[in-house]
Amino acid sequence: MSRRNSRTDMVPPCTFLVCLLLLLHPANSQSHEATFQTEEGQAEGTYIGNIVEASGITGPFYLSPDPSDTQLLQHLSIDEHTGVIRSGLSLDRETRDFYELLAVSTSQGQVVTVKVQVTDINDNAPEFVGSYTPSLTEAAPIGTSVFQLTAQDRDIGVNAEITFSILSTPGTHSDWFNVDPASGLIMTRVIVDREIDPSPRITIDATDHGTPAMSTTIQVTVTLLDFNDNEPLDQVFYSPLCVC
Ligand SMILES: [Ca+2]
Ligand SMILES: [Ca+2]
Ligand SMILES: [Ca+2]
Repeated sequence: MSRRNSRTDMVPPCTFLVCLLLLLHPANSQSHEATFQTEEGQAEGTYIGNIVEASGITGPFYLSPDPSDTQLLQHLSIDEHTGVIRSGLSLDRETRDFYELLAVSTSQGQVVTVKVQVTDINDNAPEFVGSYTPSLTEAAPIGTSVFQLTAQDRDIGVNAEITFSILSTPGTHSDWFNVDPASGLIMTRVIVDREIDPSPRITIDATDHGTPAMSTTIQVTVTLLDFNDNEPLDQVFYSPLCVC
């Protein structure tokens, strides 16, 4: 029998059968639970746990997921006889992090609530949000706020914590700016000069705190607006005619 057919067979034709199984067994008032954790990103077929070992209830089991939960029996492979649960594909926590179904022991009439929690790994790099077209009047004081970076990370916990830094690119004058590593606020660290470079480019790195860490870089061009900070070139040589 193919795996697809096996999964299809596990889908209950109706909830009536579950009710009937419970009525046939008088000791059905006890509640049992089997809770498992599995890390995302592992290969299809990875062992997650055993319902029998976790609950003490023996099979075979009649599996009764929520009928609207069409993903569950595609993402999980559950052996009705042994109670062994394996992944049906490489699970992705960012797509779905929790599964729950009822497993009814057809031999004991007991219901086991089966829960599978998918835990996070650091498999997503930070992403910068939006686009940036900052401008700044030259000769602004050191420490002037230029623009605010925003980044997000699809992971959770430390895997989603982000630190910003500016990469050293002297040729594009990245070193004219500072970034707050936590907030992503860009500020001037020198008095910028449009006559030296009217469009300095800043290369910013966003690195998460996962192990191993993942990072993303972005380059932002700052348009420097003119400030009248230069004497006219011919002023030195200008000398009005004296009409005597
Ligand atoms: Ca993932
Ligand atoms: Ca991450
Ligand atoms: Ca993740």
